[in-house]
Amino acid sequence: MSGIRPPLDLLIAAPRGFCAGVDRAIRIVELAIGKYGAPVYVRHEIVHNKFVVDSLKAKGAIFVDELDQVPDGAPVVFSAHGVPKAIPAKAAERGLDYLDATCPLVSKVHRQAERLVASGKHILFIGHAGHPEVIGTFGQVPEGAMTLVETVEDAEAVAPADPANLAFLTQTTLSVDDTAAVLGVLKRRFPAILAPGPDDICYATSNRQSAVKAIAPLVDLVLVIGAPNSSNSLRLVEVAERNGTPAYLVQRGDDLDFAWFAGARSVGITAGASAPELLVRELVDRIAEHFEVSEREVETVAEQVVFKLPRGLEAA
Ligand code: 2E6
Ligand code: F3S
Repeated sequence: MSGIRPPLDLLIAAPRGFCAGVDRAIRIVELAIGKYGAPVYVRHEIVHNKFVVDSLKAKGAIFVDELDQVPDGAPVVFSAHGVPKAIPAKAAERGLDYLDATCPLVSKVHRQAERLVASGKHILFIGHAGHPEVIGTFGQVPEGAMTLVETVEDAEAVAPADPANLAFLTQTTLSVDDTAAVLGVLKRRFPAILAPGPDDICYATSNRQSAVKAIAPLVDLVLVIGAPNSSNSLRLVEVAERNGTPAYLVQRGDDLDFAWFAGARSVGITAGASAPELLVRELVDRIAEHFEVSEREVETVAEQVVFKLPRGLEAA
């Protein structure tokens, strides 16, 4: 762009972008391609990001919606969001080599669900209907053992058969504030409800939300890099908006609408847990074509979480 570019301060949230579970899941697909050779099948988007999916396709991954689409004898990876128990069972029945890229923090919720149901509890599960993580977690227990609670209204209305014998679990990528409100209602209505922990919102989700809370009041506009089907990314947009700042979800620099920037002197940028840092750089470069940008990173906490790879892949 020619002419004088107006100044614009960019506040970049930290932590942002890839979490340890996403890093691990992508690595599992890459190592599987190294071990088995292409193609390696992946059931569902490995993480909810088109750029990541396209990069892995270019390396030899084939993404499918259902296990039935995986040919006999082909290796298959299950996505970071987790799968119902029936899926690995079916893969084993077909003799497929499968690798489970479920985030260990999602697997932890799976094990808690199993344990709670085995001890006779009915679970109230706080999460978003239809999300693959919710489908996967419901698929750890027999039908009817768990009831979905999405909102405060649901929490007020839910009518379990045995209110004295309840426990709760949550999806990992929920809004910290909304979940606290839903839990407030459940604990008021069912004082004996068992809590295996405070909630199951993961460290990456809550850290990214705290970082957005810190920058939103300091800027005129917040941009969140993430996909429309990425729960944790959508929550970041909500957090910014609730802190009084207009916010937009963008997948790439091409999605920017410079009408959003009218009158803005400062813009906050963050990225969901499935969005690569490369897309942050791309976004900044695109903005810099229109503005004289000065960048500042605002770090609210340093993350050092790393998850081990599944056995058999570490040294591949
Ligand atoms: C698995 C579990 C949690 O939609 P959601 O935020 O759950 O998923 P992604 O792929 O956008 O983020 C990573 C992730 C994977 N989060
Ligand atoms: Fe796992 Fe949380 Fe990332 S559940 S995949 S660490 S967003």
